[in-house]
Amino acid sequence: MTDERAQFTSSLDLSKHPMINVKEKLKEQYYFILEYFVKNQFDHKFTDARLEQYRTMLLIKGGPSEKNLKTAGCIKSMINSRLQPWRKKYRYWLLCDIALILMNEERTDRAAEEMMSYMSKRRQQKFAILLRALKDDNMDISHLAFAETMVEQYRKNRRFGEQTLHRYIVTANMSAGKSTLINALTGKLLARTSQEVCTGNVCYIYNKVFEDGGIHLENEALTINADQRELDNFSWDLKTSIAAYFQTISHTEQRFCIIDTPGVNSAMNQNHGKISREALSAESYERVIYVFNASKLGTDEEIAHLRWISENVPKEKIIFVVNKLDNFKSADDSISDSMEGVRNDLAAFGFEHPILCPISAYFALLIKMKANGRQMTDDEMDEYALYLKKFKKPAYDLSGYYENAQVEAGDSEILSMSKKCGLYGLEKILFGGTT
Ligand SMILES: Nc1nc2c(ncn2[C@@H]2O[C@H](COP(=O)(O)OP(=O)(O)O)[C@@H](O)[C@H]2O)c(=O)[nH]1
Ligand SMILES: [Mg+2]
Repeated sequence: MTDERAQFTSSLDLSKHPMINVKEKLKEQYYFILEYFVKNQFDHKFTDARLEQYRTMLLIKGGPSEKNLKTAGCIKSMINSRLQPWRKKYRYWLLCDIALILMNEERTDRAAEEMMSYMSKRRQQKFAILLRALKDDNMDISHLAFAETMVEQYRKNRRFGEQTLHRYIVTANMSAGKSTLINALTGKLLARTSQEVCTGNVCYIYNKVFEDGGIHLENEALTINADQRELDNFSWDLKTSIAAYFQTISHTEQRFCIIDTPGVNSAMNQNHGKISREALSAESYERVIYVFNASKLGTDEEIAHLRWISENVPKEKIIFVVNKLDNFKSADDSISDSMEGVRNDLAAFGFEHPILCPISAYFALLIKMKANGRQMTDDEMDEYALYLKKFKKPAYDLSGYYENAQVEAGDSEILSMSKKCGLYGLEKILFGGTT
């Protein structure tokens, strides 16, 4: 994993940071030294964004004051104070913060080395224990209890960064529900569901290891705290990266990148199809998630895209998601009929044993919103109630199309509904997971 990516997909919770409770002047010194060591190793826009987060946490206004810029003296008093031995903790916290910002072992090592050059031999030895503990999960750090939660945060990120990145690319005709599906899978409103009117481009959506409330968005600029307005309005002309904790039913600890592509048959913009196909040709990925709209199967546009896919993507890489299965009035035959129909269409293109995943992405999204305690509008709550009633009927139960998605006695409403609407089964296929 490149350094930028490791930083970009890292989680960081500063809400209980020990320096929140110290005097203003100390906060300023602490921040200044943190900035100094971090920037010495990797002066990059993500580093800047993280540092801004520390400035906010420490309530630091403006830049460091002139006095603080007398670097050496300030560093010594913060990390090697002889007169105030209780300040010892600061150097440990600083190293944790440096490691958490850089998310890179070599750079952290170099920063630690530079810090140690200000310390006596004896202090260096003790300090080096923390450095090793960051890299070694088995090392006991009970004697460094004051830094334990920070070390744990770093370790989680480090272990996460060591995992393989699973890349999935999502493709569909317009309005098949691609954005809704991505939002349902991630449990966040990351993919825009409004019309994509501009040029269109690909969007890389990465997961993070734990929830820290931050959504990282890199488009024209980089922010680690994107709000809904920013997520709804970034320019599609540019390639975009997003990183957020995925709220999954399956509790996955693996790394994923979901690549969103423009709908291939955009009436607004012919270019969308070209961009999508270029992405399908150029990107590396394990799987293609091909989203069908079950209530609009077999259109010319669908057949055309399917043909292109069958000729240009290895067949075993494709997962077919059949969406909007909630749309049928008398469900019994319709659902199995349309699944059969899709199977036949696919067979005509040489897909003999396709992976077929029926789903209601919209209900799945509502389930996730409810599960995550997200604010829902009145309409959304009404729709949730309606879908709940619908999916309690055996005719709509999609769990049977999946392995290991049977509803069990004792399943909560959220769990049983996520099984019946197809979300649970699809998550298992994509994310694996422990639940
Ligand atoms: N009934 C129903 N509508 C859905 C479902 N998924 C998406 N939609 C609706 O279909 C429309 C297009 O969805 P969107 O996710 O923007 O499609 P995209 O163009 O493929 O990204 C929106 O109005 C969604 O609310 C679903 O599972 N069931
Ligand atoms: Mg969309």
